[in-house]
Amino acid sequence: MNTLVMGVLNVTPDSFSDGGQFAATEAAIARGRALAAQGASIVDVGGESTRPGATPVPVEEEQRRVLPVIRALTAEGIETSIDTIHAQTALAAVAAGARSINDVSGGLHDPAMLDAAARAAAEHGARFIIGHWRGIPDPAHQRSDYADVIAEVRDALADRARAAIAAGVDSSLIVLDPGLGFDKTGQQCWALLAHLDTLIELGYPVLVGASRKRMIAEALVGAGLEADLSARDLATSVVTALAAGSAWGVRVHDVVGSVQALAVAGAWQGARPAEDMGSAEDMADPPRNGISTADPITPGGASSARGADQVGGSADRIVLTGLEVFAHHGVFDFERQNGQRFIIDAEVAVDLRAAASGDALERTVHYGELAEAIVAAVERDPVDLIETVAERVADVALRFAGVRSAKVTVHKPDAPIAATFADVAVAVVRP
Ligand code: PMM
Repeated sequence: MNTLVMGVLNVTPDSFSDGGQFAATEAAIARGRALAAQGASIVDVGGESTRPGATPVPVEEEQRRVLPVIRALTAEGIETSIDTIHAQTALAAVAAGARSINDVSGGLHDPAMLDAAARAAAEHGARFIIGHWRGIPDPAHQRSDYADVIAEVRDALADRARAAIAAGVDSSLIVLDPGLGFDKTGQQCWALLAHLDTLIELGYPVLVGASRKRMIAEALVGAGLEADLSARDLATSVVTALAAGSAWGVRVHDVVGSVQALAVAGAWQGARPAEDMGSAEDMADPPRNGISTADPITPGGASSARGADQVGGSADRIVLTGLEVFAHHGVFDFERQNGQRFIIDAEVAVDLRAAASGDALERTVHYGELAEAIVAAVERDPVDLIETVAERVADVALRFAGVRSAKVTVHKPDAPIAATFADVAVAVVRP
């Protein structure tokens, strides 16, 4: 898994200049833009501090701070999440373009949050990030009385995920977060990080938010070191490197440091022996654009060694890849309403010798017509599954004169999957 970086954007009066609301909004948008440019995949916008001892903010004020920022960043194609414990703000933020609701209370603070998350998931495909929480954070850590912090946080998160699903949130849109620093001592936070696999085993992506927290300062001071901001940021990047490949994401203030940490961790992990790594290479390879009559289907594969990948026993074929069609297939309401990209690769087995010897278009399949027919087949009436779409496209291809068989791959690169992924696709070979 490629761990993503979520950049923290706190739009609170103390986080930006005192030049008034407009100046603060503009400064926040500029900061969000900078975080994205530095490599944040998501900018996490919050209008109310959830740190221990922070003053609560009315939802109207919270929304006044965050909504213009989310709208502006979304308009620039920057993915945002809303960091809130209030259902009303979550819904307004998702309507403004936020792709995730990041609720550090996991729906416990606001009784309306789970229904809001279900609505946001169904209507917009929004993720629901569930933080572990025991109430408004207590600066004195009086609620950090765990007998077994790892088991208790794991069980509490599993409960919240079940509650979210019961309320209607699709499980593929749930992300879990151990809530580092929320009613947990530094030692308990480090124990949770050391046992991150226990949370990952629940089967949901896991987000880690250690950035600049007291646990970081305690680790530095405990080693007799300074714990100023730059030291905390460097230490946070080390946490990122250690979480790389297992956490779905890290929520950090210093995006540059974490991006660098992930690059180094990636180089380290990428140099491991091949048998340590997954083998989903074929499906994960992003679709390529273009058309050819050569041999481009299997990444790195030689046509003579194709085996089961061979289409209809013929060596000759026409290959059309990366055909992009906008359509409304999918099981979710928002997929049916909003539509998304489908990328089609089609490989048809045709004897090309007669066409080549006579340089005759009529002796082969006109690839422009094939492309047109495929686009029409994918665009028409929406269905739930890309399996159905692939079958439909194969059927269309087989109707072209001279086509003996067809291999069709339908990619859905923007599918609603909470984890970071390159592509999801199905392939059928017919007849
Ligand atoms: N921590 C804070 C705020 N939002 N969201 C998630 N998902 N996880 C966290 O650990 C988390 C969060 C508080 O930290 P900040 O004041 O530095 O933003």
